[in-house]
Amino acid sequence: MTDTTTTTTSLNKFEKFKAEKDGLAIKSEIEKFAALGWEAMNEIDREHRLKWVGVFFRPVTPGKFMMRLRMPNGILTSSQMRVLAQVVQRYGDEGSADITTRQNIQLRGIRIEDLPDIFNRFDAVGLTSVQSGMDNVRNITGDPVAGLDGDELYDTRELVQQIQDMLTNKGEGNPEFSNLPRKFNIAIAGGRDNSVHAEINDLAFVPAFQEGSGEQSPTHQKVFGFNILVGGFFSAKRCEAAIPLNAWVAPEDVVAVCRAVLEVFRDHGPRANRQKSRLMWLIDEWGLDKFRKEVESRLGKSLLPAAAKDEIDWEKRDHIGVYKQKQAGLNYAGLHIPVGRLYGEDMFEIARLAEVYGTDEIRFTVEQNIVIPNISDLRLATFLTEPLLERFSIDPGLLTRSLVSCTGAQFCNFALIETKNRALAMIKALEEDLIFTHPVRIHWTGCPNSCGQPQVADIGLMGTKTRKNGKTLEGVDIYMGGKVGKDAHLGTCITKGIPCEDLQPILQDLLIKNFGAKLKQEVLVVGS
Ligand code: SRM
Ligand code: SF4
Repeated sequence: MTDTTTTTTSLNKFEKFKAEKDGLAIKSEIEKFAALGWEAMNEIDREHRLKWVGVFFRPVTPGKFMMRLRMPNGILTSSQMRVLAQVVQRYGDEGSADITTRQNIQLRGIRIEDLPDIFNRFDAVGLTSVQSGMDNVRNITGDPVAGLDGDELYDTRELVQQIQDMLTNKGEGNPEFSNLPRKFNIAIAGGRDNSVHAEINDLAFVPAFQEGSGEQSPTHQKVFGFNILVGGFFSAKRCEAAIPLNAWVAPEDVVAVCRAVLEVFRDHGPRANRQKSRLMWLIDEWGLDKFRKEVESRLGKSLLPAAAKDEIDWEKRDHIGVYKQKQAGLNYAGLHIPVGRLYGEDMFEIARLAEVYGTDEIRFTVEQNIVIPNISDLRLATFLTEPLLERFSIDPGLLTRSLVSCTGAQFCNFALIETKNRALAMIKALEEDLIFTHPVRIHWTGCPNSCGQPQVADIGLMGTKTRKNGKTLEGVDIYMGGKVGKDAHLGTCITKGIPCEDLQPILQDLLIKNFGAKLKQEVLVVGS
């Protein structure tokens, strides 16, 4: 299965411990670990292999683990949300959850002794956290309004679920794909606005019509399918937008293409240096033609060349607010969750709203917000009076609305700065002083790993350490020019090492000069 041509001497320490014992083996040892306690556990099991079941040791809060779930297409039921709420609630103030930039959720405060009970609860409601960390495929993103949007081209829900089932063996864990050279991201866009940031995934599918001919379309009608993008990724050393594979695939072949690409990556991806192990490095080494041929050989058939153009021709929507669904008389409501942070009571309340007003369904977006679908016209007015909407607004300020932040120093040991609380305080201060005419997307990320995707933002802030007056301070590198939706492209770093304590006036200036913001004071003077 794994590349036998890689010599043991060239293996990095991660490859060595994976070769000694597959991460998934941990699954059968959970009871043992729970009885043993975290301090007595083997260090590699505790700090690395547990990630194969989505359990992350947090050096910042030793003994209190993080759990990363899988949420295919970002969708969960209210019963699942209740179980997640019960899990974090048992940890009191230490329990919380974060909606992630991959349409997913992470739980905080988890104790190792509770894992058997937590996994039983997950099983009972069909939740899984398997293969959500380390060298596995991350949560697969799909259109957050799939099946609701009157303008959608393809309802991505089933495909995303099928891919997840294939690579996790329906949530049980699948050793075929549990030892990739590195993490791997997959996204499927179903609408015209690329709600999933297809361009920053290792493998992405974007809607595209193929001119019909031959078997695909004997009547010469245009056939729906996806153009395939490959190799997008961010890392501390290198960031790349995905490039076209020059291949088009019909929906029914998407799962097989995912399998073929993953097999090629698994068996040939570079494993010597973890900074050079993502899919794009293999594509660099081989060239796109050889890579494509190898994928076709695994697939057992040729791929059609890409359709001449894809259908991503809208600006990206954020889904905050209330919108009509394609089903008559129904609406979806996008609630803004500040930096994605939730507590137990919030989660119970969201579950209740989905049950009372919707159809027990909740969705996450890659902007770390939630969508409650299927609210009838008749119930909408009452829904809008719910107290929770005062905190989780459907109409937040124009900066608040688009704020995204990674975990940062509160829980992440890679972090060079505190992010979430700082991001919220900064936005509040800027909104107090400025007036905006349109949203500006500000993304914070605590270190160059770029989990908060600063390169896709209008203004991206990447944590760093900087010097001022002989002191080392928390600072940021500033990125600008990220474009999402149609013609998506990555932003670049425009300035480095700004101390966080000096950031507010600099951001204010950028917002005024580049995004049409105006000082409230000036507007008042002119108006008076
Ligand atoms: Fe990430 C590692 C959090 C999305 C690139 N990421 C980590 C770890 C696991 C590091 C650690 O062990 O502490 C962080 C856990 C902190 C914590 O306690 O929460 C972490 N990443 C996150 C999340 C939670 C950020 C968020 O606040 O939303 C996101 C979880 C997504 C999920 O549900 O699976 C998250 N990470 C991303 C993204 C964005 C995306 O996927 O669109 C990226 C950039 C895209 C990419 O991967 O190409 C990203 N995370 C990384 C990297 C750099 C990868 C590389 O190739 O070098 C690391 C470090 C690593 O893997 O070695 C990393
Ligand atoms: Fe942690 Fe860095 Fe990722 Fe933020 S960007 S969650 S600080 S690894």
